Amino acid sequence: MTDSKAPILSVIIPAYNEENTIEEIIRQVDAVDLPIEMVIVNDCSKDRTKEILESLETKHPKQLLHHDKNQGKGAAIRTAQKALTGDIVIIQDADLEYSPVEYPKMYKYFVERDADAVYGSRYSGNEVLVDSFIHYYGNRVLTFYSNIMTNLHLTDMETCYKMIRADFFKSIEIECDCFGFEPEVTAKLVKAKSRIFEVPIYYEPRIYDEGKKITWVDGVKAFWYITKFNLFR
Ligand SMILES: Nc1nc2c(ncn2[C@@H]2O[C@H](COP(=O)(O)OP(=O)(O)O)[C@@H](O)[C@H]2O)c(=O)[nH]1
Ligand SMILES: [Mg+2]
Repeated sequence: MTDSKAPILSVIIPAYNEENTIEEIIRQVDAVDLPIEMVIVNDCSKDRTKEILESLETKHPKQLLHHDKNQGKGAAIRTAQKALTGDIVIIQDADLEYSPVEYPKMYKYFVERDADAVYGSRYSGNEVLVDSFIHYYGNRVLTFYSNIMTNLHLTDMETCYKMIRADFFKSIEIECDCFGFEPEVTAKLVKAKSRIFEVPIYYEPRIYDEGKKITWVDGVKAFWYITKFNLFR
């Protein structure tokens, strides 16, 4: 980044029925020592997510946005895309699978290495809580297929931790309302000839009993999204 001021990181938090974890994740984002703006999108949660969000005080500035109808993670990211004002963007799920302590390590690449995007990889040899067989290999296969299509060598295409220059991020049309956002943005970064770095991150997978919403159907749909955004755009 050419600007001499420390770039502002817009942290997009899509949240749907996350009453058990929303307060703790916001507390963790708030504790990060970087210039941060939080853009939280409550996607018509049916539980106490909205009330909790409205009652929270934070040190970093925050924008709190609400959907009247549940629309999906991609749609929530699109709402935040229009509202954010920072220089760099990261998506932060509202559960506790990804840890905001990783932000400074990723942010550094924008300041020192002129990155366009930095992917936090769950699968590049770092210490993690052991994942289920199906979730791990599902992710590996999707990454492998995406890599064939993009001719990149990522180890984790589906990671939620994608830190991206805001000017590029704001310029793309996010077409997917659902979890197809990950292959979509990856294909669009590659088509724009972006400088993409990858760094290892800590990851603690949650199970369905803990509120995980993505299913094998989303995994199957991802094959179509990888094909569509690489071949038909
Ligand atoms: N806005 C919005 N977010 C959602 C929806 N479904 C899931 N999410 C959020 O997307 C994130 C990821 O969901 P999760 O089930 O943990 O999937 P994974 O982490 O990608 O495997 C969480 O923060 C959820 O709250 C939805 O319909 N709308
Ligand atoms: Mg999650």
